[in-house]
Amino acid sequence: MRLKGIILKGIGGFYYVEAGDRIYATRARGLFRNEKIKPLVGDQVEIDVTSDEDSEAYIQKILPRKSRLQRPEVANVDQVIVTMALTNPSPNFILLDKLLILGQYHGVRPVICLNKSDLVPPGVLEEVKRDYEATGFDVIFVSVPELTGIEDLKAVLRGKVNVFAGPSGVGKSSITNALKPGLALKVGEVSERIGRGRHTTRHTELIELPSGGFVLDTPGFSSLEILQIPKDTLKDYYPDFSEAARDCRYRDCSHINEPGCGVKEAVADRRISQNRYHGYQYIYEELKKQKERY
Ligand SMILES: Nc1nc2c(ncn2[C@@H]2O[C@H](COP(=O)(O)OP(=O)(O)OP(=O)(O)O)[C@@H](O)[C@H]2O)c(=O)[nH]1
Ligand SMILES: [Zn+2]
Repeated sequence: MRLKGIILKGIGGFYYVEAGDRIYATRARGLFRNEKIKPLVGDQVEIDVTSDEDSEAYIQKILPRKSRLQRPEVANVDQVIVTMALTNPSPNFILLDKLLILGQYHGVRPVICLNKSDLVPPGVLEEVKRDYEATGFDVIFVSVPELTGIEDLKAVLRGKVNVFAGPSGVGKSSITNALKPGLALKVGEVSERIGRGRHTTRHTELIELPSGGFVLDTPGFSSLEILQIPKDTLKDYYPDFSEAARDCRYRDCSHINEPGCGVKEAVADRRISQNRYHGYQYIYEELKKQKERY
């Protein structure tokens, strides 16, 4: 019997494939080794299962990949849940913006998740929301103890393969646990864990959510991953700039020094968020210096 499924994890030469509400421990057909193709977590596969319960199932075919991330190595991620805490630790909006860029660069749709909303006054939420809603990406405010935003998050994750990204201590494990009660991923004190990198030795596993969709149990897009894009393409990752950019005098305007820049005008009269534009200038300068260094 041939079934279609998804690889949830790979351990010791076995690939655990979920197909039709069951999980099969499968092996990769020898052919893949000859072709130097390695099945990845997230791969959509076809497996052959015999009626004999004890016999091994084999992966016969890996379907074409939509996307592929390196660290952790995973295929077909649809969405990256870019997560920051609104406080404790303080949000790093430059990092948030870089993660939005990285997601788009890898063809993975970003969702913005702002956690620990129970710890800040409502005004803070409003300001962040104003800065990011023009991107068109979903912005979800979450509080794990108060269960705020968890239902909204479930709706966004449904039917998709998702990976969390964001610095240590922002609540990625806590949120994942809230999405799947009983999961019990380890949650720690913020101060305990700086610089420990406890994710490095883990096996990566896709967790199926009761509300639908999958979440990787390991964060993606390490905060240390260097953004390596040509500075002149940076503007392509700012959907909130694109409308005003139509008014730029020069078609290839970088919105930095050019005269007649529609984006700078829009920033001046607050149609574009000043915070977003300042972040853009900062990242642009960084990319420029980076290039000079190499
Ligand atoms: N007040 C409050 N605390 C939270 C919330 N979410 C998580 N925390 C706390 O923040 C701390 C860090 O949470 P984790 O879930 O371990 O954070 P993480 O992002 O998974 O961290 P790493 O595993 O190091 O990447 C824990 O003490 C949590 O109890 C929240 O919404 N509100
Ligand atoms: Zn411009």
